[in-house]
Amino acid sequence: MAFQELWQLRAAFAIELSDMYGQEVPAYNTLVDVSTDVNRDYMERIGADAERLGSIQRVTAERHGAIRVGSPQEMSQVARVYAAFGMYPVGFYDLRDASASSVPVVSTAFRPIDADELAKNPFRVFTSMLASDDPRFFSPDQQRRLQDFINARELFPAELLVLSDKAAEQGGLEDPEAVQLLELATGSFKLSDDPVDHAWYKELEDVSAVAADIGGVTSTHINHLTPRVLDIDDLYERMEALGITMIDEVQGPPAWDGPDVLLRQTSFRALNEERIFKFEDGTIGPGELRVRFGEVEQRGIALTPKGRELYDQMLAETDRRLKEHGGIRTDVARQVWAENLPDTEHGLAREDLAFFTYRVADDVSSETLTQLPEHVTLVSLIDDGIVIAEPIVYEDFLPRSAAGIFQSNLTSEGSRDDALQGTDYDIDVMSEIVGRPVADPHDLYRKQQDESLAVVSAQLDRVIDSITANLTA
Ligand code: OOG
Ligand code: NI
Repeated sequence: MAFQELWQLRAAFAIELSDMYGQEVPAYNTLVDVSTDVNRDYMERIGADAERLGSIQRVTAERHGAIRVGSPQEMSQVARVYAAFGMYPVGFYDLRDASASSVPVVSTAFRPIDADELAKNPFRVFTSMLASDDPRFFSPDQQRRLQDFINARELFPAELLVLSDKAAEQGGLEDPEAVQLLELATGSFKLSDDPVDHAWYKELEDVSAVAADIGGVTSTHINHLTPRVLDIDDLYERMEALGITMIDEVQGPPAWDGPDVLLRQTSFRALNEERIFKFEDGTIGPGELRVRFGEVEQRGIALTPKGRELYDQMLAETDRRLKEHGGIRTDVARQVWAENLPDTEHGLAREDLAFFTYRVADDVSSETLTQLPEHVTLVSLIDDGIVIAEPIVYEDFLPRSAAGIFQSNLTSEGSRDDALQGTDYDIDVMSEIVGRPVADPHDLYRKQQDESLAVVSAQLDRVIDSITANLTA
């Protein structure tokens, strides 16, 4: 009997979900095929540098999923399932405020946290919870009926939760149980053929299509699975050439001459899917829903809080110029970026705008090392080529892009009453709901960077003043 470690379970989980989703949504298979071609061609064009942000094996196998649950209880249960795969909550995203239209959810992403776990398999799932208690979206009567409906359903069978807890506790599972865990976990994200109550679904849809997708049906399902590409602009063109209409824009940073940072994403509208409905007159029969879509992403370097602030300012500046002078968003954004963001990794590192791991260069002579002053600054070490910076990849999400992805796939705006006070959610409330602390992504990247610097400092036998110390000095 083989023992499967958490990362092995995670890798198998990603594959099983991918197989299931490919059967449910064939356009996903096309997207994966095109992504694979894009990556292969990019490797051929760029050579070894193409793998700077991840090996071609990792990138080609990499996926993120999105699922949506209806209540704090469902959120805490799905968290137990993810823990069986070594996936933990990172980051808090409030999409209620990030969206112009009606998206009544708050979210976190479950993913591996340690660099070596990410390297083994980086599968992550953006997980949203319906804020059914937010009066801006739901009347008191609707809140009550919505909560009753959600409380009456069971997304995750007790057996799955027991196995999940066992896997998390033991750091894995023996084979027959491992197979069972995978089957139950994958099955709980399968699109259900339970009849959808038409009147109830439509009532929720008037408020928000997202609310209907979550609270209008008796189970949850993968909303999308997203492959990673090395050149999202190339992918965009190829998909359009295949006759698949993409959303208007790539979300996130523009294509530009500098390093890839954060996350660029784009998506295409899902095709109609047949679902079984229970209609108002009591008949049961087929109908169509259009909620699931295809998404693809390109990942770049993680920005520090300072870099992130600059990113947000550049977004605002782009919006401002567009409003004032008009133009094409990507062109305006590219201009704003060229004016504000250093266009080399070196520039990003020395201004503390992005996260890196650091190591002593292979070719530094022992003479150079002995001549180093007792206190050295990281900036001077980088500038002198004594220390090499390797980028840390952004493993998380962007609220504005996520909101854009949600919205671009909605058919109507829905409704919300902004005169009312929304319910308060933040990372602490989410931690309580999930049942374990939701990590701040910046803390994780900072820790990884600091650990690498501690090793460098020990190797050089020198105190290294941080970049920020140097900048403010
Ligand atoms: C999640 C949308 C956000 C992303 O990649 O930003 C997302 C959803 O549609 O449930 O997946
Ligand atoms: Ni996504």
